Amino acid sequence: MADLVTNDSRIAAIIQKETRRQESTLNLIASENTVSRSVLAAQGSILTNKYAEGYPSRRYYGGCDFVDQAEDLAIARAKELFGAQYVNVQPHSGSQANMAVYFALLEPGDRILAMDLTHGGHLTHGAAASFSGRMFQFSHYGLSADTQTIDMDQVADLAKTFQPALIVAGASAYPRIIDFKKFADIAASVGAHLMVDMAHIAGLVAAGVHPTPVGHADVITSTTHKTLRGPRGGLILGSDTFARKINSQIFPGIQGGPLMHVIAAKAVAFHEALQPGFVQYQKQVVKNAAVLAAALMNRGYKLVSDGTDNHMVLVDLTRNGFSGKEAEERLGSADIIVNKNTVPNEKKGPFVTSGIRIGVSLVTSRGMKEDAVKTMAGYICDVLDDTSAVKKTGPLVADLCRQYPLYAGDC
Ligand code: DSN
Repeated sequence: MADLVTNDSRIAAIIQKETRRQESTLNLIASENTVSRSVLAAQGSILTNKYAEGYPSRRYYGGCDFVDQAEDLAIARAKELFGAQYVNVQPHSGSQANMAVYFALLEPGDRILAMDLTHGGHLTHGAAASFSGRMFQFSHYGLSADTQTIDMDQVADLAKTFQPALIVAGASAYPRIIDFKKFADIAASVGAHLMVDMAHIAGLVAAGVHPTPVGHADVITSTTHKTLRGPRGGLILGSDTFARKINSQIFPGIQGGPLMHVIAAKAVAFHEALQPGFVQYQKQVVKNAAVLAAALMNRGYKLVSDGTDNHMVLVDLTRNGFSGKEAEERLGSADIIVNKNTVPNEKKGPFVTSGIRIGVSLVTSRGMKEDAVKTMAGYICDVLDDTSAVKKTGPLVADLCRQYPLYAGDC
């Protein structure tokens, strides 16, 4: 940071303030995590200088020997981590991974069956404002009214009537195990391809604490920065069948030069995820989420599906008399960071919502275990129950943050 402080003190100050913010708040955004110093080092490296359009050993630029080695290593490690035959580590984001797969497997106007955004799906699963909703015809499945788990009967019925060319399984706000085999069977029964977007659960899948889509899906997309705890970026996995088509849709289809510093950081993160400690970490994530769910329900809060199997819970505040936006703001004033989120049968708009999503990946990276999570859940409920509790809770949150520093050991 020394050069930055000298040369651009304004940006240096912003980074320092953001560092302090991250250290002194409980970050419960389910799609965020905190990377190791090694990942930071790779991402902040001189590899950012290099253009490397193309793929290892087939580049449009000279001087790619070493970035080729980095990309080969990232690919090999991701293959080992997920047991996949084919890997592309170049997508700049999960959205671009999804776009490349749609473009590789489909023609504009083709039909896709995916999860409804308000039931937990993602923008790229057919939202009108996304390229996906503009370029393809979508039909959406959702959660069943009684269990609030994915309504597989509805998936099967819609597959039959809508005859999609592609079915997408995967979600941004879904707290339960996804049955990839059932999705694959339904896709096969109507001659559709199956794409799994495992962005949220990739770390759980890598550690074997969520069933893998490998072997069930034709193609799997992901981000690398959520439960997987790598740098911000995308990833595509699958069998060799669609490798050439997908590679050419990533480059030159929708992207130019790959971000070689990010690819090196992905390689570091995959290496970390291959260590035994990563499995322990993901097991702890699942335990912590279960403890959080139980604690919130004990205090009378309604969770979508009444619990969780993964790293997050979704609190339905419909009956509590305040919105997701208000809950996010209240908790934020006590330095507890969550995001407002739509819930099934949402009546409010996306900037207001009736729910909040709470994830424990990051606080688990900080070393929090069940007892600390119970304490934290108590603070969350205190603030949600009564706005005036913010004054008392803020300093307690600060203490908890000091007990579990962001970089106590390396993640
Ligand atoms: N926006 C991300 C999330 O928060 O889940 C998904 O891309």
